[in-house]
Amino acid sequence: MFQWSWDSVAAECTSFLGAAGYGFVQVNSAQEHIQGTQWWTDYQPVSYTLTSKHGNRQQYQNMVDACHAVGVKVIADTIWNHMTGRDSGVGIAGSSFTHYNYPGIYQTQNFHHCGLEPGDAIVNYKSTKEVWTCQLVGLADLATDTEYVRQRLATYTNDLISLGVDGLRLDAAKHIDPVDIANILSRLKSKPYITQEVVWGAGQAVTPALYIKTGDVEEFRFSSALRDAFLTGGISSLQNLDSRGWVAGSNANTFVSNHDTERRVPLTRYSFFPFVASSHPYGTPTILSSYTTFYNKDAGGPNGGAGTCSGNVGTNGWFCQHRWPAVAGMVGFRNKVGNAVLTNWVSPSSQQIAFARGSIGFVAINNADKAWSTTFSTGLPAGSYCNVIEGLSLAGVCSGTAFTINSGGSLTVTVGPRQAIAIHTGALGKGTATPRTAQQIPVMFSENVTTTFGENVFVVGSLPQLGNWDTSNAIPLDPTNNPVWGATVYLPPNAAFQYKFIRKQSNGSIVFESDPNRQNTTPASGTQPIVTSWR
Ligand code: ARE
Repeated sequence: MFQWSWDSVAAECTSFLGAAGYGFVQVNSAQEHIQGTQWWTDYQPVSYTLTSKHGNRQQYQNMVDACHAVGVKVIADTIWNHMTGRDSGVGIAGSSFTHYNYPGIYQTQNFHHCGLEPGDAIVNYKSTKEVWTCQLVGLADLATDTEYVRQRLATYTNDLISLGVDGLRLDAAKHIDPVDIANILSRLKSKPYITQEVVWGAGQAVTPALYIKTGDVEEFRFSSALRDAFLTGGISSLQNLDSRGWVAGSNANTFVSNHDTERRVPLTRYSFFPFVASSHPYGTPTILSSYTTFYNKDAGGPNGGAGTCSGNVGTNGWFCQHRWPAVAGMVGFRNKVGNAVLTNWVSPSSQQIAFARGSIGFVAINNADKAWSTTFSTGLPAGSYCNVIEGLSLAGVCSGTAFTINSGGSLTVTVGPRQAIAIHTGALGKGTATPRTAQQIPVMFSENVTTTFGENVFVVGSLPQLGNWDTSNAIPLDPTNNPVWGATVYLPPNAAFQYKFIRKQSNGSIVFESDPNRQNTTPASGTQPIVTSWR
């Protein structure tokens, strides 16, 4: 949740991330940093006071607690490599500093002075010594090979752990000797999940493989391979990613973009990429959730840093990629298939692939400009499945298309040009009979109601799609998940309406819910789940 304030991350854990099944939320660095509106001021630490532009210590604690309450763990971006790049200044919490003097914390002797002129900067990335002991973009390089610095970094990190932090993204890990990382980790009071930023570069001696003993590694080669495959080379190359000389999938933290690459490499067809990242068995995926002014390389988070989304999309300048159906639907896919092996691979052309994960999940991706009509052998049990990248299954009804797999496991389907499908045994359901136009919002009613034998449940309301309050035109709900009755109705965007659930008894008489009428307004885009109980 790049540049989201602690308060807004807490709210998003509660309202979305937990229910969507995300395992972790990664947040920016918590410590005091230099002043300025640019996002990258986060990466110039001034002290270990937990006051940043994203919030204070109490707000950080509240965020961790809120996320833990819904089963989401927290990964902290953690800066062990350096302090600031400035000659002097005052940090956001009021601490004064000069480049090599952070009063009460570090003085000149606590930094590397690699001796390269000018400015001790890394010049030759092929030199291990330079990469580990010279300055990355002018940032004062901490002497992580010394006792004092190791203990100071461990003390800071133990403070984060005491607030409940479960994982660390070690920023610029490539610029720290892995021996130093192992030493600092050994001083921690618990063992957090570790992902290390080690950018692979051709011909360089400092490689991701050097870091697998101290945790997972951000595997940048995965991102570039995905990009090359989708944009030029062909996605048929993506079958076996464990044989490419990257770190093993079990050590890899994968992503399509991170906050740095997003600013450097223009991407198209963006939503396809995380789809592969989360369906493929290689690596553990991270989804970047960012904001619309990313193309300005300095712009900080919009809306004063308060992240906001509505339905499936971002508002106030945020993207909310973590809510996009093709992303969020694949979280459920990933959680369901677990470590199941990749099977049933087919690729009739270089830009068309399909594969199964065990007998649990199946995806087909058509990155070609023409439709792909075929019968797949999915290996999945017979049933009616929701296309989870179009939306959820709620009360046995899909908010998108449903597909039928027959008893032999085969699926006959047309995957449109530049379209994909994803189904898994955790999202069974029927499609809705109501035809949908592109502008309409799937409103997914889910009403918990106790019925007697012979009774059926309907929804009726003030819009034509809801029968205009005429109970003979009310919309029937599906009882598959009784006592939760469900229906998906397609309504116009931004439409205010009133409605009630009714029970029609076998003798034809009708029982309405008690007053007042229920009220709702559909969002501008996305889907809208409405979860209620009979009253
Ligand atoms: C800012 C200014 C600089 C100024 C500096 C000090 O932009 O002009 O010199 O301040 O005053 C982020 C921003 C930087 C910013 C910095 C501090 O991206 O622009 O500098 O914050 O505010 C290498 C490293 C890798 C690093 C990338 C950016 O190996 O660790 O460079 N990425 C992390 C973070 C960044 C962050 C930092 C580290 C610093 O993710 O967001 O910087 O904390 C090849 C090499 C790679 C190299 C890559 C990119 O591929 O193999 O090793 O990555 O090129 O240059």
